[in-house]
Amino acid sequence: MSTVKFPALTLPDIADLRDRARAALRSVGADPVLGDLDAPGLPASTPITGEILFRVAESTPADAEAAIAQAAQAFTVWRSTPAPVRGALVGRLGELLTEHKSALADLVTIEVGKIGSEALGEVQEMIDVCQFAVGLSRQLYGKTIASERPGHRLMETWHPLGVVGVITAFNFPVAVWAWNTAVALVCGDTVVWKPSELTPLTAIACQALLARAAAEVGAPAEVSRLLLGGRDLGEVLVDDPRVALLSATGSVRMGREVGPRVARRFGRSLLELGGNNAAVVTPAADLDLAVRGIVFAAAGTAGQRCTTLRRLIAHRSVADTLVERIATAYRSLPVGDPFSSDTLVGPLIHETAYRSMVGALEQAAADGGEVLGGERHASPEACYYVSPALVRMPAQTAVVHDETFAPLLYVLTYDTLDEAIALNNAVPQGLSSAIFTTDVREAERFLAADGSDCGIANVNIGTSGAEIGGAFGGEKQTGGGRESGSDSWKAYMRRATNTVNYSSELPLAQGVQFG
Ligand code: UN1
Repeated sequence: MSTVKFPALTLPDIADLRDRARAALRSVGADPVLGDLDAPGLPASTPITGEILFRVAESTPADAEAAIAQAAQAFTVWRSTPAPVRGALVGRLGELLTEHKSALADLVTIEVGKIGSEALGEVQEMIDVCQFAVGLSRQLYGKTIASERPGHRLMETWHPLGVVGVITAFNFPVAVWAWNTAVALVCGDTVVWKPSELTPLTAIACQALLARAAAEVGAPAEVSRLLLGGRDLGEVLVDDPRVALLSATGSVRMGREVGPRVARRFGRSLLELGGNNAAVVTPAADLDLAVRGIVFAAAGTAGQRCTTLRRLIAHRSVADTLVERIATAYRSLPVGDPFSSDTLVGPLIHETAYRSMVGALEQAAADGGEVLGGERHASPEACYYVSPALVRMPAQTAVVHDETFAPLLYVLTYDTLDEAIALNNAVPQGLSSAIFTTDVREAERFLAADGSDCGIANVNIGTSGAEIGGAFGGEKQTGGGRESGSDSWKAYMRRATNTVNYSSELPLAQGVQFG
């Protein structure tokens, strides 16, 4: 991988980005004291130019303790607030997010480097989950179960759980917070949020809108607390017994630490960790559709979604055509300033992301991989714009088993569908997967019990871009958690089984006689 001479990128000036960020923050009513660059504090940076925008006040572990205490106190009020009334808070939040959609999207672009359309899509995902949660606030149903005893009623009721700690990653800085927060709030929980230290500004903006919604509907401000900073704050959330559920999105390495630590204190955790998502393309695929789906899933968001397509498993008869067509599409993908309306691929988040892409490409080449693309564009030293890479691999070697958070698509070939499914399932992660085929037998086989082992399995669409209505998450090293739609809300509540005897007898279950 080398720096090649692409036309020099035209990037915005840092002063303009600062103005834009300041305007967005002001418009959502978040006027944090933005410290100058030499002042102490957490740096808020932009991958667009690789420079620091501002410094913001950093929370301390003592702040984290205080935030948990406040959220625990607010929980005592919030849990007894009727769920549809709790829904009104989330409904208002959804309205405010809609009103400030473009300002929030600007902040997402500035902090993460997402192109405009994807940044707006991420904000839309927040709005969607708020609407979902409002409906949910009238649907926290329990079951009534037939009792084996006369004059008895058996039922399940769902109750609020407590304080939910939410740790989010840089790549979906606001949507994943909203998945957790909108659902947790209608479930009667209170939330303490620790966003990635790379994305403090989007977090400040969301927290300001939620605080405003709370003030307007008369909910306690402490239903949501925000902590800005690094790992030490996350550790307080992990270890504090008042945090009933810890929902963490990030790397497998992080989950490996968080899961057992939360379990040691018998807390609950909801983990959404790495993915290593594959698409199978069969001889019966509509190749036009497959190429479009693959290019968005692999190169969109500069390969920085947990659902990004990382492995293409192509039938031997279509592999050459597919590689050629994807390579052609890749060559014409505009890489550059994510604020420019022509751009489809923005920057990588930082140097470490770039280095891991370089390392993976070198290893893949050493394993016999044939690398196309993956060049760094000439740009200022501190920012990392790369063209998406396509690597034809002779086999699924160890490097393909790792999640490299960059636009890097490995291509593997197969002869039988069993072989393709085995390749799909052969990695340690289990988030998303897809098959492109017009053959219903192949499609159904992929979705069956002996098909894809992932939490998400799609037909004729890529691996990324899930709607919020479904449950989101995956198996194996992806962590097993489910967030956002469907019945994911159950993770945010505790269940009680109630047996009510309305007779004057006391029959024992299982026919037991006692005296
Ligand atoms: C993530 O990358 O952590 O399905 C979340 C998608 C988005 C969410 C991705 N709706 O690609």
